[in-house]
Amino acid sequence: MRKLQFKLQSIIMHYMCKYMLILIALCGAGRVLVVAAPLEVVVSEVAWMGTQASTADEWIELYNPGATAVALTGWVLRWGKRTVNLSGVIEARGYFLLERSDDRTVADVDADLVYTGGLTNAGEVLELLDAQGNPIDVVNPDGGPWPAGDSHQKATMQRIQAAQPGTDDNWSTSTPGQAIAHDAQGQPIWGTPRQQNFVTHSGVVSQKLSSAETSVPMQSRALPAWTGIVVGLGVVLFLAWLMLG
Ligand SMILES: [Ca+2]
Ligand SMILES: [Ca+2]
Repeated sequence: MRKLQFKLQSIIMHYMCKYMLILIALCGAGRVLVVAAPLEVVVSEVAWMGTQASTADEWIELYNPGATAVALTGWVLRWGKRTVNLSGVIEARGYFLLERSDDRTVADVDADLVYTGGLTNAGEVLELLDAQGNPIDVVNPDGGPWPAGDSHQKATMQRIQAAQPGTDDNWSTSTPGQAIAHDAQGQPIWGTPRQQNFVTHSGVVSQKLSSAETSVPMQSRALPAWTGIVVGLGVVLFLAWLMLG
């Protein structure tokens, strides 16, 4: 009887230690893995220059970096005197494509919304507001020329990091290469409508990462040159996103 009692105690102790260790490991992970909350929805790409088929064939892409879908009913996108009323749902980590005038602007990708109204090539301040009128995102907040994009090549302006504000340094010009979509005349679109942006990030090189932030580009298919990155104590580099590449 005593032997059996001792055996039972040993088994209980074994499992208590096992699960306590797991608990400690989880607590430890919780302490160091601090990820900055992303913006709710962002403007991720702007084809203010139109397409090769027509300079009037502009399109705008939104991106939801969060883990839950967002209903856009009542939200607006506005610039100058123009207001576009949004509707529909943008899925978690999903894209939402707005095509100007008709769905043929990006011929081989379905629009989530067709809108009217042009963006000037000189630059706009593009604001995204939720149904309560709260500002959610602003592109080119200080005004002036568009921070990126090429009207000659018809290469779009792509956001570099979804988690960072839409200021000038967070935009890059698409590089013409292999097209993933085509315009109304079947010519290539130099951009990624309704898809992840092709952006490289020289901006994260030589940054020091602290435990309270993440500077890993969340929308990139391309890795930056990692040489020169200094990682602070307690930082966990979360590399699962590499699999998306
Ligand atoms: Ca389309
Ligand atoms: Ca895109």
